[in-house]
This record gives sequence, structure tokens and C-alpha cells, in this order.
Amino acid sequence: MYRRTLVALLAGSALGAAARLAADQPVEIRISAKKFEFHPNKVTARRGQPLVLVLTSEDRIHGFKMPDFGVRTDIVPGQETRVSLMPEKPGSFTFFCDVFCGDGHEDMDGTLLIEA
Ligand SMILES: [Cu+2]
Repeated sequence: MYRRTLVALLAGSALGAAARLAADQPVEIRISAKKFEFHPNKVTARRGQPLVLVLTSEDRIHGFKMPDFGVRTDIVPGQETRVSLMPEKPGSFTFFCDVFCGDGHEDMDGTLLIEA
């Protein structure tokens, strides 16, 4: 009886640890840039879920700026640019291109939606 309980406890704690580990693993979100859009331009994640944005460009250098997270980077063709984020509050956060890339640049933006 004792032994069975112990095994169950161990299995329970192992499952709990695995679940915690899974929750703490960053989720990768891939976003590609080209004149004059991000794809996807709406991404959704959960509060408290670590994220890695994997940014690529299909044509030229673009910028990626997300002021609410203090994020600013170039996106260079042929490279993956990885940005780690921890969304700690729910809300809708804008990102946009901040490297002038031609007519239409001003409309090159998107939204990260963090759900509670
Ligand atoms: Cu641009």
C-alpha cells in the first residue's frame, strides 16, 4: 500500500514537473517581413508564456520595433533574428517597421495580443 502510494506520488510529481517545464519553454512565433507587411500581422499568446519571435525578411532590411517591450532590431534577409519576450500583462501591443522601406512603409505594422 505504502509502496503504491509512493509510486503514485512520484509519478504525480514527475508529471507536474514535466507540465511546469512545458509551460516554461518559450513558444516560437515566426514573423516574416516584406514590403509593406508583416506576416502574420496579428499574433496571439498567453500572459506568462515566454516567447521567442523569430523574424525574417523576404526582400530587404526592415526594422522591428515594439515599444511596449523595449524591443528594436533590424531584420536582415537571409538571417533569423530572434527576440525573447516575457509577456507579463494582457493587452494589445503594436509592432512596426522603423526602417524606411518605400511608399507604404508607414502602414507596415502588426499586433501582439496577450490574453490573460
Ligand atoms: Cu519599412
